Amino acid sequence: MRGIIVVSFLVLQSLIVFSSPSPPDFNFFYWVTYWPGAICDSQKGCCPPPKGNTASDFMIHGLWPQFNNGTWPAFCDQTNLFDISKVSDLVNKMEKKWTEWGVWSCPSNETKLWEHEWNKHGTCVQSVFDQHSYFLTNLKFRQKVNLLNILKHKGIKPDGGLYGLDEIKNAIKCAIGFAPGIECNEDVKGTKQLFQIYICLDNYAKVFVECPYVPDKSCASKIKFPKFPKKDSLGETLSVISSV
Ligand code: U2P
Repeated sequence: MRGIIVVSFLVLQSLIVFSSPSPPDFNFFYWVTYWPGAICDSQKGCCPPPKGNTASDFMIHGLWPQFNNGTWPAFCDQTNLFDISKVSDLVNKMEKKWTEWGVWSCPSNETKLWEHEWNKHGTCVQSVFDQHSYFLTNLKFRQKVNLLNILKHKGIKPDGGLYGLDEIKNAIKCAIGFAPGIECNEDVKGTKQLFQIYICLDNYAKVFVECPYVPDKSCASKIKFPKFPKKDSLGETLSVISSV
């Protein structure tokens, strides 16, 4: 009898061990958004989103798992590639907040960016997300963190003017508790400008955390906040770039 109880206990214990999801094997997330205006006034030029969403706002780039040593996993699972039918209820919102402005392909192709983000980053975070929850989480953070309003509230506007890099970081720190990383690119004259904002999340993407390291990429102490391209000027400023 005692033997049966011990065996049953061991079987039960192994069932619990095997059925509980494994913890994330990466250390934190970058949640990255980009400013389309910084693509359009760069040498490369831009392509407006195919569905014509030119809302003047930050756009989602993606949610990227990161290791503390500055490296990151990528393209982890070829067996669960992007399948738009798994996110069909989110497409409407994604078309507004996660549009492609020609950084990755031109003519821009919105599904290509979504596909790339899931295949490259999402497949490495399946201990935390399935396809639907990966995209939903991005949209939830986009709704929660209105970067344009946060910056405007501190007088930082997309007016083509120069703003202190620290001023921009502090405005965001004031709103979410932690300073973000800022990535700059250059306009056609070589002026450093606000391109991408990196916000750090814990490895379950539940809360903001202090960035273990900050990807301060090629900025100056004062950077330009480019204007958002006007819809009618897009046709003139478009430069044709090949697909990437
Ligand atoms: O830098 C090129 C691309 O590599 C991915 N990246 C970069 C830095 C980093 O810390 N973590 C990371 O994942 C990004 O991938 P993408 O989705 O754009 O292909 C980044 O743009």
